[in-house]
Amino acid sequence: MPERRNRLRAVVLDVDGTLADTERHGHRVAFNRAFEALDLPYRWDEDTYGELLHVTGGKRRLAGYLADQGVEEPERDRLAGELHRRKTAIMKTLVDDGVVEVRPGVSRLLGELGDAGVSLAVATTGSRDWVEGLLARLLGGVTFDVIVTGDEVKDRKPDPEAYVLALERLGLGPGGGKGEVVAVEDSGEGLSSAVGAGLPCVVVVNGYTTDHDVDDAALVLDGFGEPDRPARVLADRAATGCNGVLDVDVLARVAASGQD
Ligand code: XBP
Ligand code: MG
Repeated sequence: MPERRNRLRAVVLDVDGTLADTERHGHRVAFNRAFEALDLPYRWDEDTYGELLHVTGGKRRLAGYLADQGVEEPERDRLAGELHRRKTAIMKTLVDDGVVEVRPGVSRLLGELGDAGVSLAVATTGSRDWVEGLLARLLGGVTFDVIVTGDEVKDRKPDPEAYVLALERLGLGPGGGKGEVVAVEDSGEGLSSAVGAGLPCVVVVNGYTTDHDVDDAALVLDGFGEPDRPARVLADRAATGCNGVLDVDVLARVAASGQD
């Protein structure tokens, strides 16, 4: 049996629903304001939006919804593009207005990872146009070595492309960094993307993803946890012994579980 290393080289993190609660009071509201601005009758309530979230990428989500409403091509494509442009601009103002919040425990964890010299990367299917502003506003003191957004991939999550590209840009080709890299996600689609790229994955569920299929996750929590407010550990398949606070040691143990 090869010697088990416990060195954590890099952590690749999702943004929407993972680093920040962007969907319910951010993107959803921005989509609805875009509908309103174009005098369209559509509105997405919180439950409907939860279902729509299974389609990743805002423009794809719009196009699928418009198809269900009977809007045909080429109007569907034009309208999805126009709505998405408007929604992105509105989302940026919501971020600037402080509507979107970082999830509790994220700043602590990223600070600890930075202090430990662990590389940080982002792999999101969201658009670069708002992602960079959000990271700067909520996590301005954190250095991300690599940021892969939905604009740079052909296939969005659950396809592994975003994670494969992040690993490449970290200088870790396919199979590189085995046992030393871990992904952090919030959803079933994100988990499939990370696992498809060969990464062990921690899933930190949120209100929209508690019922997602996350059987392939090495560790599942309902929050990042703080020492005085630990999260609930929902599954610990990598036997990390996590006590409800996601930290460098726990992530190193999850990464090492990817060696097997
Ligand atoms: C996030 C998404 C994104 C956001 C909206 O998925 O699917 O589409 O909902 O952002 P994940 P855009 O967290 O799995 O990356 O409108 O910019 O696509
Ligand atoms: Mg997500």
